[in-house]
Amino acid sequence: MKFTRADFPDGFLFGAATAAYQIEGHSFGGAGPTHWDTFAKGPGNVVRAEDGAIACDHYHRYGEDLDLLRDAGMDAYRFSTSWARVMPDGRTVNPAGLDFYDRLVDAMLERGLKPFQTLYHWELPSALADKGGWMNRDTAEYFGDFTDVITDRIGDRVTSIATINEPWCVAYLSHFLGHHAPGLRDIRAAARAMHHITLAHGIGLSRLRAKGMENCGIVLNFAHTEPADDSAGAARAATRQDAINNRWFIEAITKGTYPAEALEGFGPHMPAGWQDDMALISQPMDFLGVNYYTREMVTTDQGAPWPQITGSAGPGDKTQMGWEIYPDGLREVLVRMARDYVGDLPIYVTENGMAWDDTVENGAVYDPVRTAFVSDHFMAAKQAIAEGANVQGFFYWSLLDNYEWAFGYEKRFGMVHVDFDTLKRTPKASYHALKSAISR
Ligand code: IFM
Repeated sequence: MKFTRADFPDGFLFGAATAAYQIEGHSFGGAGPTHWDTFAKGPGNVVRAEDGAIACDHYHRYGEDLDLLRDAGMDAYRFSTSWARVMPDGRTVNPAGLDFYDRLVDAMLERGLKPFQTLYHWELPSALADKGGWMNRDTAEYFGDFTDVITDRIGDRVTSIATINEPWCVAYLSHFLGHHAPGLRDIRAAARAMHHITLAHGIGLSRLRAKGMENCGIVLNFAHTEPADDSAGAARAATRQDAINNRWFIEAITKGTYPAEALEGFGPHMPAGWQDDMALISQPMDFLGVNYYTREMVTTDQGAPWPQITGSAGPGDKTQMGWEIYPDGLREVLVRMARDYVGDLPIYVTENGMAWDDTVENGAVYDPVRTAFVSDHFMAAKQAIAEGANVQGFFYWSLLDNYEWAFGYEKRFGMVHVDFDTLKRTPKASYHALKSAISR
């Protein structure tokens, strides 16, 4: 690595991130069915129709996994709490689910790891999906009740709470592009989900404040977006794409507005009276989580329905996902967030990482591309701090190879290799390199 812990401000947190459905093993502990379990059973939705039933069996192996974080010298662990594990039908409490998160948080604290909780990372209980899921305003209210239940149990011990992970994926990717559960391609469904997931953040944050919780925020995903060429069409597409993908949520939660370029398409399909929710949505928060992976180049596709955009990866080297490796985009988004939206509010890089077709050879995994990736992205965050962004921590995605949603178990993002037949964990060379870089 080109950096050490000393390159970052005192108190800067080094960590890794995961999410419940991707690692826990959803068939264990009385968790209820989710829309991902059934989406995975639909034709062509998920590679090999894989689901999260076993995943990494973190439900039983969490001690070993937390040992890996501690042994790497990490300060913090970003994890999520599954709504369907805590409330299998979205409404009724499963004591075993609460007990699991209770044990998990205690196990983090025993190892000196700060728990960074995310409340919703995508596994919507099927009973709520049956009622329209995020197209239904009630889901946002029910999310508030889930927030209360889980916070009453572990809120006394977590360091920070993010309401929603990547609302763009929850709404747009899932209801307009159809790539994630529930797999819709419908502008009315998307407009409603774009608003209701944002409302869920506002309701969740209110419930947390009512309990006196601090260090509350949200995790948003950003892609560095550029016009593919010098044409007016490409410039128009880039502005529109940026409004939908990058500005919709951050403007709503910091300014109480949605971007005009996105409302051009969504406006006629928004739920009635959405404007009345914007004050609740834009109440002050304590931090912003930034997830960043890549750059995309876009231009106009006149033959396509609104937003008439077609995109492709940038020209640089690609990861196993086909995503361009573009570290300067991380610097740019961190500086942009500070400058245009959150000022001096703490920012965490809550996800950044890459997938590669890693294999174990002679008991080890050699992943030099990932080591360089991590090094370059940490350097980009350091540069953003120098340019004024108040970045206070960085979580690599992900601790473990895991269930990569529509890609099943094929894409390996982990710093720790998981053999999905034996569930054996093997720390990769990048894990050892990060450990050396952040050792005290
Ligand atoms: O695996 C996902 C994660 O669940 C959300 N952010 C992006 C990651 C990589 O695709």
